[in-house]
Amino acid sequence: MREISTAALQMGPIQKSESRAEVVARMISLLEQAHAAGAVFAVFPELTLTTFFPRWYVEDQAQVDQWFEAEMPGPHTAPLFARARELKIAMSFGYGELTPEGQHFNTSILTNREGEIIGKYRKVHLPGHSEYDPERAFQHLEKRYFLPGDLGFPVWRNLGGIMGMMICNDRRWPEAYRVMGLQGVEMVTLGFNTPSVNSQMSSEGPEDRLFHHRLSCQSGAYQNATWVVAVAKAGVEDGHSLIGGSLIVDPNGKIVAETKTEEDEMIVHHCDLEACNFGKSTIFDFKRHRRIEHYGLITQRAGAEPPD
Ligand code: CDT
Repeated sequence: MREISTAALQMGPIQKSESRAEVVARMISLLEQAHAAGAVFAVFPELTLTTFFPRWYVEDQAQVDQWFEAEMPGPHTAPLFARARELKIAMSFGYGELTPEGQHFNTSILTNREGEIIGKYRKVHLPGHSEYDPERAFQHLEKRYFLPGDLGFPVWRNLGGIMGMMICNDRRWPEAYRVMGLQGVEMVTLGFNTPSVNSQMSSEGPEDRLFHHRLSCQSGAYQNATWVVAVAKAGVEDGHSLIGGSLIVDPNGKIVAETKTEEDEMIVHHCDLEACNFGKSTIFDFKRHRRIEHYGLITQRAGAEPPD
């Protein structure tokens, strides 16, 4: 057995008016619950520290920058890192990153049990649009506020296993899992903020949204023989609803734990990384079975081009 006791720490809604201090206090409380439950690894959502701000159209960049962190750890997050170090619990969480060069990314970090940042990922697949869209029921302005990630999909050795990160919309793209699968990934963590209703099709509601979410995480886990830990920011933020459904998925693609609420909620599972071995050495033994001579279009072409 090579177990990582992993806690998926779902966050309930964060209103626009809530301060970083209030959010970090909630995160520390969840971290303490995770430690009490025996977890050594805690996974938080995408953009954990703020409301899901891409729903708001803002032209004043100074106002936008208030949703970003120029330092990590910074003044607001230092107490979280200090508590994680005391509890010897590794973490992953997402936040808006403002670089010294003035670039903005939708970022996630990975720490070890000493509270040191050992990995950083910047969201590659940014959904939505960059200008105000009056046709939508609400806005999804990730393409306005963030640059596409420039770090690829690396993996890191942590807690005796091989870990990778993705963020929200990335989970719908098999390429993201496969690039990590090709580096032997054993646990993929991801946070998400998924609106409960499609802003461009009101008939696509929470049931469909949860179905697509589970489908994406379960297929990614199965097809790469890896654990997937997917963590929501959920509930109603300033009148806008986000799905819950935080999941821990085993390397067979089966859900072994799922949250039941849209509030701050913890689920924990003892994830045995040895459970990845069977899939990785049989049906998904990539070296034996992949036929890369037929996959060229995957990297040569972004959009579909049907034949004449
Ligand atoms: N945050 C994020 O990436 N949300 C997107 C919404 C896209 S609409 C399908 C998601 O993939 O959940």
